[in-house]
Formats: sequence, structure tokens, C-alpha cells
Amino acid sequence: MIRGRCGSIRACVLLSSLAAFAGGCAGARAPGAGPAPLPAGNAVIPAPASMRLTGAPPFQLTADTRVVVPAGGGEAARVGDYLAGLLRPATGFPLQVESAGGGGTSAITLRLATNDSRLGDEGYALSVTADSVVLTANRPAGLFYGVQTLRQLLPPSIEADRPRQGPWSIPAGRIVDSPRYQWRGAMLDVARHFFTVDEVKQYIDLLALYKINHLHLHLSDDQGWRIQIRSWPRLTEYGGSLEVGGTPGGYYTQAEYEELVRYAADRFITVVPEIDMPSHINAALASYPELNCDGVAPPLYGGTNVGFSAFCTGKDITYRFIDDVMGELADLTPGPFLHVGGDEVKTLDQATYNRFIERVQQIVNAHGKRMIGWDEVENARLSPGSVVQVWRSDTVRAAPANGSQLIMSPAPRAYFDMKYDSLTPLGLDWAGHVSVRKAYDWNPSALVPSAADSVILGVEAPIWSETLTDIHDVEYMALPRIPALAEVGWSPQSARDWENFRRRLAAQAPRWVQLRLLYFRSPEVPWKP
Ligand code: TNX
Repeated sequence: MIRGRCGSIRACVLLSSLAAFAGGCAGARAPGAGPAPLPAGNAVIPAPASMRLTGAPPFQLTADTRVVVPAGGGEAARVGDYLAGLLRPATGFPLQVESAGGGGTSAITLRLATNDSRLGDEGYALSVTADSVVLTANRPAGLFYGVQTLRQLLPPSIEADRPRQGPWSIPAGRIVDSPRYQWRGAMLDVARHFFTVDEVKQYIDLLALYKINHLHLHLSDDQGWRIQIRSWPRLTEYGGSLEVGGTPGGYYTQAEYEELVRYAADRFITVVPEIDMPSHINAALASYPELNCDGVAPPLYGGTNVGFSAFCTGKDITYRFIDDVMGELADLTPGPFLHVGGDEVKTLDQATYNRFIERVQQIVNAHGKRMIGWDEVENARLSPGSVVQVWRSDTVRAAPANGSQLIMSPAPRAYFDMKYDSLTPLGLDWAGHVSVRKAYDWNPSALVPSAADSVILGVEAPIWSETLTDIHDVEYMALPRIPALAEVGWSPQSARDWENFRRRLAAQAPRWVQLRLLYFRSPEVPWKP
């Protein structure tokens, strides 16, 4: 929660939306005159790979509409329950969920196809006529993404949490859609400031709306350790007690972490836990003196410097510790990846750093997981399944020599803890200002021109929390940039166009208002009043 001219970011934005305040929030500025509004239904983000609205009479949700799911239950049926749950509050309709086989009209039907090669693992086809909505996918994930599209084809008031006036029309047409990249991620730094389980769930719900499929949790840093490790209990009891500024911190019990993993999985989002090492490790060193080369624990740290702490790479106990932590995390995490950080080490020489990363990689692999590390790990000998997360620059680079895949998070494009412009009351600016257009107008594969497309696993937007203290601060930095990143990761380059995107973005804002999400009214976007 930002202090200062507005008291909090929520107060700041409320004031600016009442136009009663000028100057403290960048959001207070009047939007420029925008182009004409888009036709209803044409505002879907991320833009579908192919979409044709016929202009024929729309499908109307009514009190009789049913959701029909594949017989036999399972994940596909649960997507139907999720859809009905989304539509009930605003419509007030019963929207019964039924197994396939019954008769009758006015149905939204979810179907599993048998390997439609156009759709892959995450794609879907959606056909809408006045009589029916049919959503088809090879896998439940595709049905879930089709549901997000369906949701955005309905008026924004569909997001309301109590009954609103219809009509609830879905424009007639056909969409065939699948993602460009397998990895569409968001990272939340819960170490510099701690975010509660409920706050992280709110963020997961926002990510799901835009078909993001990975949530990377930065679970430890100099300022705090946020995940319970049973074999090293002081990590959280002491190492998790504070956060930046010295305010009380917090941590997730293993049960809470598992609850987050489940909540994300129900929305087809894979949680990727990160324990940052060998630097960014002060919270652990402060909790256990024996992890330090001199056996003396440093104090807890509430500042925002980086690179000063490092594991004692010559001590055996360091690797026993890492093995214990990675073992417990691997057991708690169904996803295939453990992130080990590896960034910004200022106190180890290159050879020592490389040896350390290679040893940690072995530990991660021995627990059945693949390793991800930031940029710098590329200097070590990586196993083929390891992944490098690019963060430092958005200039052209070569593919990793050893065949590792890349997650693209170039700070000048994808670091959403950067300020939008000089007036943004939150955030940092070491990578420059990340305007909405900068976040949108780039092509990941153009940054690695020599490589096959498959070298790029996908894109991810980190939000570091040195200056962000609650989830409303995070929302303000995420919106409207997360939809931009989502479209970079999902839509074919040929379907992407800034002029068109900023108009679709404007049409999303009433949805965020219904969802009570804060957003930055960037002057680059032709918002409606
Ligand atoms: C760089 S990105 C860091 C983080 C900071 C962030 C702030 C990376 C791998 N390291 O420790 O929080 O900048 O933008």
C-alpha cells in the first residue's frame, strides 16, 4: 500500500477516477481521444488465432440455459461447473450442469474431441449460433481457455457478483484458437513483501482470465523465507518473520502452499516454486549460523540491496540443506520444474558459481525435477532439460549452446514492477519505464533470430515487490500490462496489432471494475470515460 499523496494506491485510484485529484497518480490524466469502439465481441484478449463473427442473431443466455459436459465426470466436467459458477451470480440463472446425452435446446455444450490436430493440448474451437454454443477441445485445458473466451464475449457486467440486467448475448460466429507458446507465465515476489493465500488466489483469478498457465512464486530472498520446510523450521519461524522495511512478514505452511497449488491447478495454472541461491539467501543464513562460512548468523535484512549474500559453497552442510529443501519442495509440487534463481551473485568467482549451479542442478534432477535459473546459470554446464529465464536485456542474443530452452522475461518489456512512466507512484525504474505499448509491441522470437522457434518455451512477467505491499499494488502494476504479455505469449504474431490491441484493452476496463481490480489508466489506451 503506497503512502504519500494518496494514502494508498486504492485511495489514489479512487480519487483519480472521481477526477478530484490531479498529479499524484499517473492514472489521473485524461485519456486521449480514441478511435471508434469495437463491435461487441471483438474485444477478446489474447486475440484468438482465428475468429469470424457472422453477424447472425446471437445466442442468449436465459433462465433455461444448461451447461452440458462430457459424461463420466472428470476434469472436463469440472470446467463445466466452473463456467456455470462464473455465469450464475450476474445472471441469477440456475444454469444446471448436465451430462451429455439429454435432449433440449439452449445449451452450452463442452465436448472433448479426439485429437483434432489444429487444437493441440491447449487449443479449442467455439461455435456460436442463436440455438447453441459448442465448445470443443482435445483436453480439459482447451475447454478452460475456451470458457475464458466465452466469458469475454459476454458483456462486462457478467463479472458482477450479484444479479444484473441482461440481455446476456454471445455473438454468433466461429473461433479456432491455440497458443503460440507453451509457457505463459507470471511471477510474484512474495519474499520482499509477503502476500497472503487469499491475495495470491486473487492474482491467480486475474491470470486465468487471460489464459496465463504458469505462476512462478519467488519464495525466498534476503528479506524473507516464505515456505515452511519441516526439516529446517527456523527458516520460516525466524527467517520469514519480517519483510522490506522491517514490517511483519509471513509464510505459507506446507498445507497452504498445497492449497495454492490446487487452486492454481483448478485454473490450469502450474505453480513453479523458486528458492533463489547462491545469493539472495540472507534469510536462510540469518536463521542458521552453521550455513555461514564463519559460523556467525547475519541479522535479518529489511533493505533492498541485492547480491551481497551468498551460500558458503565450500561447506557440505550447504548441499545437505539444499537437498532437504528441494526434496520437500519437490514433494509438494506436482509441476515438473523447480526454480533455483542463480541471479546477481557479487561475491563468488565464475568457476565457483558454475560448480555450485551444476551441483544444485544434480540435486534438482535427483528429486525428479527440471531446473530453471535466471540468465546467469547459462554459464554453467546445463543438462538438456534445464531452462534459462532471460531477464537482463531485450537485445538480440544467441540460443544457449547446450540446447536449453528459454523463458523470455526481458526487463525492459516484461518487468511489471517497473514504473509505467515517471509519474507512477509505485515501482522501480532501473530497466526504464515499461509503458503498455512497450509491454505489448515486441516479438520474442525476434530476440533469438538464429534459433528454431522451439528454443523459446514462452514468456513470463515478473512482479518484484520491493515497493508493493498488498495485492492492490500488484493489480495496479499488472493491469493493463498482464493482458499485453498474455497476448504476446498466446496470439500469433500476425494477429497482433497495437492499434487494435489498445482498443480491445479499453473494452476490458469495465470488466476489471466489476471484478474490483485496480488498473492504471494509461494515456496510451482510449478508455471510455
Ligand atoms: C532484479 S531479476 C532482480 C531482483 C529484483 C529486481 C527488481 C532478477 C533475477 N533479480 O532481485 O527484485 O531486479 O526489478
